[in-house]
Amino acid sequence: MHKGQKGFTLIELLVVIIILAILTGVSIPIYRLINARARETATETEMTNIAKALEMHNVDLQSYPLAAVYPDTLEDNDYMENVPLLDTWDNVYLYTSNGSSYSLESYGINSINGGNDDIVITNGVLTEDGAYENR
Ligand SMILES: [Ca+2]
Repeated sequence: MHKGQKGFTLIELLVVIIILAILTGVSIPIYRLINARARETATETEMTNIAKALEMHNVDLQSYPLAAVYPDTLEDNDYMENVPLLDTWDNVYLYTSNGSSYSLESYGINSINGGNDDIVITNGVLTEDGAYENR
């Protein structure tokens, strides 16, 4: 360094590094929250679309498809072109039905049954809406 030319002192560099570390520490959790909310919203939207197809089936045939023929019967009868099988966490949607009622479920963010993050539609009604308020 030439005389009279100013550079950064070690303290200044440390301050910059600390500020960057703090910003990273704040932004990563915010990113994760936004990402989790977006996935949950996408899953709820997908499930709502499946529920609409199930309701159309019910209106036409006076029954919901049994689990053994779901989702093929929705696709084969043009109630829904491609029934999504996996939620946005790549877990299988759980569909149960006795013909007169049904339940469609995603285990949500934690990918296991239970917790406040499960998303459940029962007979067309969103009965469990996940970890976040998305509506
Ligand atoms: Ca769960």
